Amino acid sequence: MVQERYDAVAASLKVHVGDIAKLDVDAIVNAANSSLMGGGGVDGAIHRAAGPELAIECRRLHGCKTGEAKITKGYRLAARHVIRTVGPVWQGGNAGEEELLASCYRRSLVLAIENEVRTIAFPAISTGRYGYPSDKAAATAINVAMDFVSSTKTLVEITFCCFDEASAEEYRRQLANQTAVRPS
Ligand code: AR6
Repeated sequence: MVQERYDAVAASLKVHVGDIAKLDVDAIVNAANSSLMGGGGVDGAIHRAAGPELAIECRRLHGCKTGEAKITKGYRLAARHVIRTVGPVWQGGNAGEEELLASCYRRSLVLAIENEVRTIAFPAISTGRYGYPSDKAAATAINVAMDFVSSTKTLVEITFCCFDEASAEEYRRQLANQTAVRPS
């Protein structure tokens, strides 16, 4: 990757600490369950902020498989769209969790491009109720995001929205490591 392109990739990735439901971006991603019919964590926060119309649209989607993603409108959210994806439940690391988690990020980004989304925010998918270790999940999220941004012609801004400072620090550390190794 030439230097200018590399710098553009690094500049497209942001870390934010706070409630993803409050972000004013084109799309926010929801860490949902396969029924898409509501839960706690990020899902609860997004549904509370979006209002009841979101659940009505979700009902028409007929669920979502692990590693896949589906899109709806954002209703009362500042975000125009909600992309919901279903992360893997952590089972120790030998049950295809990493590939499924990578697929969540990839499928969400493909859907984003198809819907002319230019700015998107992800929560740390699977790292709450589904028990995925935060550092491993951040590595997968960052790898997929960097690959995607470097290979797509449309410039996308990707925000990793962390709920606490410790998780944000992990993202910042890993991003700094990635961007410190510059191509010659
Ligand atoms: N904004 C940003 N991040 C948040 C927020 C928020 N408002 N709330 C929690 N987090 P989780 P999962 C962080 O459990 O592990 C749901 O009930 C949280 O600290 O929401 O993929 C679904 O319906 C954690 O780091 O998602 C499923 O049943 C991360 O978001 C199940 O939980 C993900 O936590 C999915 O579990």
